[in-house]
Amino acid sequence: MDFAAQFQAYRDRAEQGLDRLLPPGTTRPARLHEAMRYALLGGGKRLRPVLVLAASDLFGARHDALAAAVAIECIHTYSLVHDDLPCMDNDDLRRGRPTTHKQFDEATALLAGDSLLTFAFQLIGRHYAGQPGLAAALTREIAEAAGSERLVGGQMEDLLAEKKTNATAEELEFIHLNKTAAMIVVSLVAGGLCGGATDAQLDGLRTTGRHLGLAFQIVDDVLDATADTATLGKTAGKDAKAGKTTYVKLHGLDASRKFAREQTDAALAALRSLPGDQKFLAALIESMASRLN
Ligand code: GRG
Repeated sequence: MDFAAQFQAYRDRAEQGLDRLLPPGTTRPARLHEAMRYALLGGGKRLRPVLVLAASDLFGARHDALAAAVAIECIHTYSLVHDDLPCMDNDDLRRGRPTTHKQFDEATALLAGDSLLTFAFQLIGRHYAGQPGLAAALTREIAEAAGSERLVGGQMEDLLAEKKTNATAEELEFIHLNKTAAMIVVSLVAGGLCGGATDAQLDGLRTTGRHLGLAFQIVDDVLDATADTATLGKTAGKDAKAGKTTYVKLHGLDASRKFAREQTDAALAALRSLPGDQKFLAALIESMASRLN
């Protein structure tokens, strides 16, 4: 199977898992469950669940990784729903459609985000109840990645940095490592845990994810700085317009592209230390560096 077909196969598995595992929209209160499903089922690259499933396959998929993949996409989606709220980025569009608070209302979007975050841990508890060690490890890793020192901490520093004219390179790296890379790292780690990776192999996955996460963010900044808003289904150019410090602003486009390349190569090098058939993950890392959205 070529890369595109394999990506689509993983993506389809993730999409089916999301649809099947999330409560139906008719569950009371219907408005809340409809909003959760609206936010979650409205497209997106599904990079994180695909990483979970592919990392698990690298080690022979000892346990089914689908619930972990869905849980991580739920948390990623909650972070987007909250990031789009008027008190944060105040965005009208996400994944080419009205943001959740535009489609519903602010309070419903806030609650839908809260519910997606909580639902992720409900899923882990429910699906891995028969493997308590795995359930505990997944809970610890995912909670750490999504918590106040990583995802939420990165978002907090991002909001603080917006108030300054110039964030430092160190502050920007903290933001990128936590706001963006943490959920990418934990996707690979969760896959590794489900697959049965050793501690050393989990470290290899962490290193791969950190470099991939940094490359992903810099590519995002480059796309944002160079995007034609009319051709992309997202609010392209927003960060650049808002006068926010980005890697591109701090170092320029050429240095940013070079840094993204270096991080991509470092991710590929770390991946090579792992066992199994790495072709798909290597192609995925490479495709992230050359992506157009
Ligand atoms: C509100 C706690 C909290 C966190 C928000 C994810 C995030 C943190 C903010 C979104 C803004 C942003 C540009 C983040 C950096 C890159 C990133 C994570 C982009 C979104 O991920 P994609 O491109 O999105 O994988 P899709 O829609 O494809 O899932």
